[in-house]
Amino acid sequence: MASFFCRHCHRHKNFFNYLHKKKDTLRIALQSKGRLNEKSLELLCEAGIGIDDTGRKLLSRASNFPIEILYLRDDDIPQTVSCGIADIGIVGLNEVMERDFDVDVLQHLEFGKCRLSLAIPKYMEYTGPEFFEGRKIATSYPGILKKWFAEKNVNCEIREIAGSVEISPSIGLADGIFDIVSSGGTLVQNGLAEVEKVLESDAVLIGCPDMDEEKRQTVRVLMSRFTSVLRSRGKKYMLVNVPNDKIEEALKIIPSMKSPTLLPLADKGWSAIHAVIDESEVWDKADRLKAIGAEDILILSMEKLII
Ligand code: PRT
Ligand code: ZN
Repeated sequence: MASFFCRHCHRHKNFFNYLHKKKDTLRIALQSKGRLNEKSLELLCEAGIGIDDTGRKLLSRASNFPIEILYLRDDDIPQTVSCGIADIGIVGLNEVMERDFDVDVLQHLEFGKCRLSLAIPKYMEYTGPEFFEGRKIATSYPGILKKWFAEKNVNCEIREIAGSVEISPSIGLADGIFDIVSSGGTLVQNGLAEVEKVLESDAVLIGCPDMDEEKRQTVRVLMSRFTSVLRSRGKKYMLVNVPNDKIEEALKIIPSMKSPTLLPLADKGWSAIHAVIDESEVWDKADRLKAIGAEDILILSMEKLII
């Protein structure tokens, strides 16, 4: 019975054969469900790639871009990309570093941000990495942790556990933990304090090192679309009318990504400045522009920023 199943993906052999033989279309591996699934699909969608049946199937094909989507558990994505079953994949950098398969990290995608940190009970005094000498640490990321302690010349006992790492100290399984931290809420709830930040992680686009040139070309197009999407996030388009003698001052307030557009208005003595600015700076810049006599400040959402 076992011989009918793929040892990589545990799927039926027919599916395994399909995955191995159908090499012409670029294939991207995405997390099937979990924290990165929705944001990965959102990124593809914002990059103009139309996908039906998102995530409910094992494999789907984009309607308007030469790409197939393979949905997997995140743990399996680095290996699947490394051996070429998928050409590229989106996965947390933490998984890439832990699995240590031969893949290229092509692009940071700026979502799924978190860090891998060491934490200890908050009542204990932390004295530096040597604190862990001879102690027990529970983690689902033994590979990264072993390397970090080897660099620090610290010997400790690493206890690999699959889930609920944060409760290990309170049940006496470990003296400290090494786990993913995002807001820090889980640590606080469990009476733990973060003492070392070992790895900053976000979702990354990874690629198989031996992809052919045709596929690489498609990946370059995809990456350039991703770059445009990422650049336009958190940006607004500002239009503002300023008296001509205040243009210089206004341009100091709105340093644009490149040179801002300057257009004369029908009303003599006035011009309009168009610029792309950070959403977080909208109010500050608007207030400062008004203070120098600017009028009719219009802030618009930015759909795309293609450079
Ligand atoms: O089923 P599958 O194997 O595909 O998914 P999974 O359960 O292994 O992973 P999933 O979906 O939980 O996370 C996928 C990826 O999201 C991780 O590998 C990280 O790259 C990234 N990510 C970002 C996170 C978090 N933020 C996060 N907060 N992964 C997990 N957490 C957990 C963490 O384990 C801890 O329990 O959230 C808790 C801590 O969060 P705070 O906010 O309380 O600090
Ligand atoms: Zn996983």
